[in-house]
Amino acid sequence: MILRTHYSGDIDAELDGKEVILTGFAHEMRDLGGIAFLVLRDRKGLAQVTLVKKLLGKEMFKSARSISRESVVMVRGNVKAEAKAPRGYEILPTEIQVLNAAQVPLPLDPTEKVECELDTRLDARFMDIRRPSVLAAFEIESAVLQSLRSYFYQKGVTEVFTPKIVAAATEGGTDLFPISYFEKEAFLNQSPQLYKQMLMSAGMDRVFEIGPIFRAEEHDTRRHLNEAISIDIEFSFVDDKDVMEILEEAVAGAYRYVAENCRYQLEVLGLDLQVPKLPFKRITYSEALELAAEKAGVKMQWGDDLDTETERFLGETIGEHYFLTDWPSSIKPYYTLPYEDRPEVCRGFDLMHPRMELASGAQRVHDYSQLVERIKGKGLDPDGFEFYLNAFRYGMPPHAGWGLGLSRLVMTMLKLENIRDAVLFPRDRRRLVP
Ligand code: AMO
Repeated sequence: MILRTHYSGDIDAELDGKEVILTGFAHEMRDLGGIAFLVLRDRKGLAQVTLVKKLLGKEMFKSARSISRESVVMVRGNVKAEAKAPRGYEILPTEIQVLNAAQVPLPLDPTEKVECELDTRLDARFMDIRRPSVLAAFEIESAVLQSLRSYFYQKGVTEVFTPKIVAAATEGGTDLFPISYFEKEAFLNQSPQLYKQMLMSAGMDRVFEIGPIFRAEEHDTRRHLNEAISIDIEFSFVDDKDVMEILEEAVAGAYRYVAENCRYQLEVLGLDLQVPKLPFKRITYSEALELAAEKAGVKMQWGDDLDTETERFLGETIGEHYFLTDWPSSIKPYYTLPYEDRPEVCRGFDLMHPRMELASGAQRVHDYSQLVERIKGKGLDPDGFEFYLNAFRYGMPPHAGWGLGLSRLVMTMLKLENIRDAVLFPRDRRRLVP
């Protein structure tokens, strides 16, 4: 039994005279004496329910007027074209039921008229997500995922799931969350990196995964969390340039899909979404250093990682998405393939939005001995990578891939200030609930 016939946003003045049933939250009550307006909110918008004492009768009018804000209500009524109402219609009710009454006071104001601290919002996240602009971001995130998935499927990519409980670090660092796993030492996975590469040796050829990654970093920034969703791909028989093209197409495609399919949500967010133009600029790490030195006087040594300040400067100068390529081999992880003729440079790349890094990827080392040397060169012990290295002994195709942060993609697309606005229940250094 579905309790509604329509969402508020599916109704317009053309349904004038038709009976509809709406369900949602009592967003607001405006009481003008003999007439009152109950604004009902569902996920597609707001509907004005006009309560007229003379039409409803004294009893029903009285009980409707006393509905507490945010109670869950069902309204049956007739659509009436009304130019002054939001979306050009009002509902003249014949029946109003409170399905579940909300207590007072509310932990925060879902009408967004009263501003609220981020921590208060996250503490009462279920109520915060009722705010139309907060909900809009998550509806758009779902559209982004839909667009990415259909792009991958259309390219013949197989969707996979790799384990999140693992025995080894992928990115080499110490930023791992240890967990208790019977009598063994185990960790939450930092990236599907090793597994997606092993699937190339398994002959799966083209895979993608959308799933959580865990980073035990102490960061307290607007763009890092300890749990994030990563969109990963790995393709055999391609190179770094090929997967960069896939990445830019996937990102621009997601923008296009959102622009076409999420008009209401973009309107709520007050955004005029511009689809980025292809191809994205490609600049090498060396060119980035020169640009930073020349234009901003930022002097960096070859081999230094780009700091936030340089990244910001480059973003402001370039002003649109761009790829940073040809990184020093010393900065990028062991699985990144160095150029044959100049091994100090590698075929790793980052996809940058002017505000931050969105993705990184590379042509991978696929030769067993070279990989062992690279692991050792990073001060790591190849013995800890045996299960991974085995996949390189018996025929490993050349391959390349990337990992893209979902929340960063959504955050930059929607101009959100903080990554926490793009994650339903964010996990950071201080937050484990809700
Ligand atoms: P990297 O570590 O750069 O690469 O991660 C890929 C992308 O994931 C997102 N991301 C994060 N988002 C929020 N909070 C974090 N703490 C966080 N860490 C990462 C970013 C980042 O660009 N294995 C490689 C990918 C590959 O080469 O295929 C990797 O994990 O958007």
